[in-house]
Amino acid sequence: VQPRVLRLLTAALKHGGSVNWPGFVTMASTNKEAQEEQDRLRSLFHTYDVDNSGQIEKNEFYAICQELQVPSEEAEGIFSRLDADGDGTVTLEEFLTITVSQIKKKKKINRNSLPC
Ligand SMILES: [Ca+2]
Repeated sequence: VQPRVLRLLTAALKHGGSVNWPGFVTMASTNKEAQEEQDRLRSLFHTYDVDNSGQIEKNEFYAICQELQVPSEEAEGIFSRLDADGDGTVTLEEFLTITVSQIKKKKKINRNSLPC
């Protein structure tokens, strides 16, 4: 578990609903960097997914929030934001989709402007 990263993510989701930990958005300006950030998100996902089931169950998420002393009402709000289809679990796909879409919204990444 990487408590510092998790705290940043939950804090970001709590305040305004976007993932915006220091350096995250600004770093994702080239394909290579975006790829690295996605790798970071992936490892973050696996940190949440403690039983390696490929999806974050609600109780796993709550357990982590409890560790971070996030009130359960807030944890619920964050979870429902991540759980796009509302089936009670967050898959890697959902996790990446919401975090990446938040970044794109924020940064307005131009897909056509490749670095080379
Ligand atoms: Ca889901």
